[in-house]
Amino acid sequence: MPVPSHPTRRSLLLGTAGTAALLAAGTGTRFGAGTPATLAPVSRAGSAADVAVLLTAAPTTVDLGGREVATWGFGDRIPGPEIRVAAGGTVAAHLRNDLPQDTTVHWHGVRIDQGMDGAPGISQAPVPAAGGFDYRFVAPDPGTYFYHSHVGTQLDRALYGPLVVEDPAEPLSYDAEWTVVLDDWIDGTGTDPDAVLADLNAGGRPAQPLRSTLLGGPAGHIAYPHYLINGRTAQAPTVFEEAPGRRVRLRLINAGADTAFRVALGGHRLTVTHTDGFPVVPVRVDTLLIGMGERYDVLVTLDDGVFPLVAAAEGKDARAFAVVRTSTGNAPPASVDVPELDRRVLDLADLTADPSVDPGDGAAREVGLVLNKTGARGRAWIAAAETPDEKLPRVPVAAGERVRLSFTNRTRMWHPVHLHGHTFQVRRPEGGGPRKDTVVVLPGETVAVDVFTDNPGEWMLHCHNLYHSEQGMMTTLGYGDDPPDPSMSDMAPEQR
Ligand SMILES: [Cu+2]
Repeated sequence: MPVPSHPTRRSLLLGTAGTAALLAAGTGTRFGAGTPATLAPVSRAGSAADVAVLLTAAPTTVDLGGREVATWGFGDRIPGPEIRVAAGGTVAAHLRNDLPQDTTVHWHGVRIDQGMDGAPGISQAPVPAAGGFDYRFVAPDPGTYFYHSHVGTQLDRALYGPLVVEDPAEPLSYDAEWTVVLDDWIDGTGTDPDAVLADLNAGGRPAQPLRSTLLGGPAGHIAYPHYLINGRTAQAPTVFEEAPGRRVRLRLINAGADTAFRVALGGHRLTVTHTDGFPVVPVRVDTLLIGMGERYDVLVTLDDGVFPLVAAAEGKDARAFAVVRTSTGNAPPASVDVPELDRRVLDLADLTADPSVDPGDGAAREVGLVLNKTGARGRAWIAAAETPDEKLPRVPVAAGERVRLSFTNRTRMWHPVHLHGHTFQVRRPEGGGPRKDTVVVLPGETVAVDVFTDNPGEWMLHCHNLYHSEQGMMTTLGYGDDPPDPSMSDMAPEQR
């Protein structure tokens, strides 16, 4: 196996992600021979080096590149500090809440201990203003993740950052890696996400319909004034620098609230190696669509020149833009034509789980669920297939099951459905679909996923369109027939 090199410090310096709050970092090894085919139970004890980080959620002012906005974030940069830990290592993150309202941090995609999941009112009491909370968890699976507030509309501010779980036995060979975080931005531009939600609930619609053939209908609700790559607009874009011929791993994260991005690198094809942290049989494409909450890792071998890295806001006639530079020369304008955007696009059906994480076929208990939503009155829900008009508050499961959740989208819009605390396998007729934790379900479509119930607790299952989840497109996957005692006396946040 070729030995990969990870000049992560270099990529951090080149990126715009803040890193000042990282207190300690280290490397360690745990997995000697790759990931087992059936995932080991979530480890409760760390054996690799620990990482400690202070996350202070507070009002801040951020420079998006040519425009300063007042918002709430983890520091004065977007994204928040990148956290890196070796698989099996422990992340100790102290959250200080200097916001004027409750908050939590959710570690998106991580098979985490229930009490550390950051789901307010489910896994913990929300952390009040002037309060704090110590998150401490083992990151069991290597891959690309992120963390974000899980309270109200806070995700649509700057309360998010990347979480990279490194594989001590990384099987891929590459020279460098870049974390590429995508976002749709409106906060501090004369409105804020709470006002946006209130407008949607009152029946507000975009001035122009936002439609996408690829998404089978409306692409979203909001024409954002800005679209960002690593917190920067196209006017002052992030610049990624490397030498020509180098092979780079891009870790793509969609931290947006209402925007799918179509990502392409001008002059290059993308080799997709992972989705939602987990490896797939590599596929070469020109572009891919990434929904909110999804992650894709791709490899590119860089040509000689200066290239546009574009994340087109699907159906919204706008784009996020960054520059990839391997030689001198003028950067292309943000409006440059990128033909790759209209070429071969990754399809979910192209993805096959890497054999190391493919659990194989097996009998599953089927649970039919319906994604539903009223047209204009701001109400959305997840229902049992038998009673599609009735919100289903909880899906009971037992530990050690293989549960096939089949989602039928009875709305006119697409939904990226996310399950906390687990990964699932997307079902394909021929088997072998990718492991994911967030899956796009198009209008009128049914998508089935197999969940392996290896992490007892109560887990949110919801649409990762922030505005849909705020309107109620959410249920819980809960272990046992009955929900636990709602008393959260044992999860009260500390006061400081
Ligand atoms: Cu949705």
